[in-house]
Amino acid sequence: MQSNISLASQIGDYKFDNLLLNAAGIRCATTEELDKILDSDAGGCVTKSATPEPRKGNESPRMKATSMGCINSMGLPNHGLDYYLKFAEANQGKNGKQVILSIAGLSIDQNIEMLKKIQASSFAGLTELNLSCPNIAGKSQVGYDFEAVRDVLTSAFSFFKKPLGLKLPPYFDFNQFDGIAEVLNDFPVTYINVINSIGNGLVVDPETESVVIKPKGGFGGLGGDYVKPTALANVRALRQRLRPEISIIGTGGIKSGKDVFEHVLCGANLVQIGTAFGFDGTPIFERISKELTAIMEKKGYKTLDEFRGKLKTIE
Ligand code: RRO
Repeated sequence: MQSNISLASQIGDYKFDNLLLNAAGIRCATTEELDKILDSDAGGCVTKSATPEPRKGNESPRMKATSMGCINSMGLPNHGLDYYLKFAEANQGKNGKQVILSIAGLSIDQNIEMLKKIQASSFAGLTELNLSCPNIAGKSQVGYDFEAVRDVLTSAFSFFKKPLGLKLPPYFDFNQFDGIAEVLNDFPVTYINVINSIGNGLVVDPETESVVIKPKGGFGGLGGDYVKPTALANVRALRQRLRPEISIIGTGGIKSGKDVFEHVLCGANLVQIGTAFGFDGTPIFERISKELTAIMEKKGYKTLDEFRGKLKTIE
């Protein structure tokens, strides 16, 4: 049946035929994996966060699936910026799909170095600056230090003229929602992406009486069912505080069309799927598109705009 329901969305000037994307880090580290995403029903792809040089990442085991999601401490294994930038230059806009180039330097200097390279390149798509990797021993998440966020954005926007998004950690207190929004509203940020994994959780195996991943004594980032309410809260709270020109990508706990519907109700323009994409692979984009379309059909919505951000509160 030909549906007249549209899952199209937009971020800045960038149009997506489908609001579903992969989340950075999951099945997106090689050009083969990225090609597969671009060949699927997803609206585009996001590359594994890149560092200036290739990295092997942390020691294994570094990721463990659980009944509620997963814990990871990958430690930024990636092929280096040049590899992903080349892919992004070659594929951005192909077949109407967007490539989002994710970068995660280990210092402000590394982030600035990478942004300079992207500025000088022919890549004309969206860049996502990851300020929230929880898994590098000895490095805290920049997104929790609002003055450091201000410093990196001040340096970045002094020369970076292409559209820039930010991947942020989950915030848990209204002071944090207010504090980060105050900083972001001072800069021409194109979008934010909330949330990265909930950092430094601990999964325990009572059988073996052990942690389940090796790096950092077993502490790692949580994804999946554990994080959905926190993700929805971050999308909602930041939508209520950011300038309307700053779009929001909702990431966290999405494994069904219902989950996407909830993220859009909270204000998400696009959504990204991490843990569940890791479990299911690219068929998840078609399944979730069908599930969301069925929900919209039942409710009489033809476009995402009709319900985006319209979450009701109880009087
Ligand atoms: O590679 C990782 O350990 C990792 C990164 Br860069 C990130 O942003 N979020 C995460 O859960 N893992």
